[in-house]
Amino acid sequence: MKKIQNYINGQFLSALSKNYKNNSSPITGKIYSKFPDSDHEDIDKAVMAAKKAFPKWKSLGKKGRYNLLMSLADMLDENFDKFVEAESYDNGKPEWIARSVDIPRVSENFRFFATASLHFSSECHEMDGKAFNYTIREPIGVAGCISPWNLPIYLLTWKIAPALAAGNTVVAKPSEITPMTAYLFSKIVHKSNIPKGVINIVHGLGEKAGEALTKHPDVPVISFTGGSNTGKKININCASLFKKLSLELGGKNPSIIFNDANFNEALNISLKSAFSNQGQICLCGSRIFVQSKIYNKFKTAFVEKTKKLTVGNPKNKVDLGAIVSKAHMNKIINYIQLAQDEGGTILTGGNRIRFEGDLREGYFIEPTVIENLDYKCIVNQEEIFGPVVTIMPFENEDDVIKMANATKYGLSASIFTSNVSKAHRMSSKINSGIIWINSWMMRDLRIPFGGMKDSGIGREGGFNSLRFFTETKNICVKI
Ligand code: TXE
Repeated sequence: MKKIQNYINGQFLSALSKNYKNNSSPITGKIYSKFPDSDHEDIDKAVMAAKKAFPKWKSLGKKGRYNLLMSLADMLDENFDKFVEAESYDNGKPEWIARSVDIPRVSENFRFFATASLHFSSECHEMDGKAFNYTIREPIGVAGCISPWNLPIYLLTWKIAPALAAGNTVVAKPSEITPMTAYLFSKIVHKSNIPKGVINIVHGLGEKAGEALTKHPDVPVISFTGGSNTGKKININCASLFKKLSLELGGKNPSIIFNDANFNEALNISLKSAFSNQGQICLCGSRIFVQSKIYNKFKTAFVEKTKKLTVGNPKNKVDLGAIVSKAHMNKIINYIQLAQDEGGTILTGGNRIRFEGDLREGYFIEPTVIENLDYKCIVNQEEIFGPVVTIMPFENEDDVIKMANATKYGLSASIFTSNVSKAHRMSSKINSGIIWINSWMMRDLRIPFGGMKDSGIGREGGFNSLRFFTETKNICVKI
């Protein structure tokens, strides 16, 4: 059985305890590899290596780091197909999604931030001939990057790339649920010319290895993407050590469809937003609000389209693959049961799917649409993070703003209307960090990305990431 290894100081190592945990594929439900069950000692070893490597990496300067990161990006592209297959098998997502969304972003993250670092500039404040202040942004040191399982290598490199481009060294802790592509990544880093100790990958459980990273006194900056409850714990751990912290957490995002929307466009985009990646994207639109005049027509068409979505072997061109783990599948099924207990009507879906043959023990769920739920009920408040959406009617703008804003989350929202003024009016009243008008997930890597309320702290993307991974220093010069 394949053994995933930690990558510390340019070496592939088991955990110091020599303990491993099983890793299974959600497509078959079978264990197919093991990963190191690392603890604070492994994290400490990785942090020491990263700390030692920092001065040299910093001194390479922007251009030196740019050259190495661009050449790493080329090497990642050469291994594109391996990443696609590994990500799909480990996570359960259809291979075509890994091929078109996840894996292209891996090298793109490095090219984007390597290039951005060359264009990154700071300010000068002149004081009417008396003095001028110039501001510099310096790398901080060892950056801790903790990533989730839904877009495993896409999000891991979304953190590692800006941290390195800004001149920091990295200790990364990938999700224990999907460790395989991070291991592949470390193998490519090993063959590259990136100096040893600059990138360290430590596998293991969140409460053990992850927590040790957030508590390590020599890791002054932590970037985390994952669940809001985990974010809360990390926030507490980091606060007492005054760490710089970026938290990109959950969402319960509304898709709002007005009577005057382009019907087919709203239908197709809200469907994609509901079920992409089995509904396991923090940006997925899981609460659909439709204005009353078109509610019945929209609901019927949405349910018809949902019924036509294909679920199956991720190797084939299916719409939905497997749910990431058994525990997560059971969590989703429990929410579907709860929806019925709360008075909801299942319009389509609602069940686990059992296939024959190799996929029999795989974790597949029918895409599910639920009606007749109050906007305040638990199912409309908590992040399900699966192929489950609720659909609700609304009368007017005030009505839908009240409902859309009525959760603890505030990550993203999609608004469908052909009235530009209404789109702007609504956008200013929705409490979310990201708003899409007549669209969903149109990603520009330069924009500030992140949420309000329990959806997180800070913004990633473009120069925001470079600012986050640097310390600001102002120097005042008297003239
Ligand atoms: O995520 P966790 P889980 C949501 C989604 C999901 C729920 C739980 O609703 O059902 O979170 O998923 C590491 N200190 N999202 O449990 O635990 C962990 O090892 C330090 C939303 O899988 O948040 C992994 O590397 N690290 C989401 C990472 O945190 C800790 C994406 C994320 O795991 C830790 C995924 C600790 N105490 C889940 N505990 C999104 N918004 O994108 C865990 N980790």
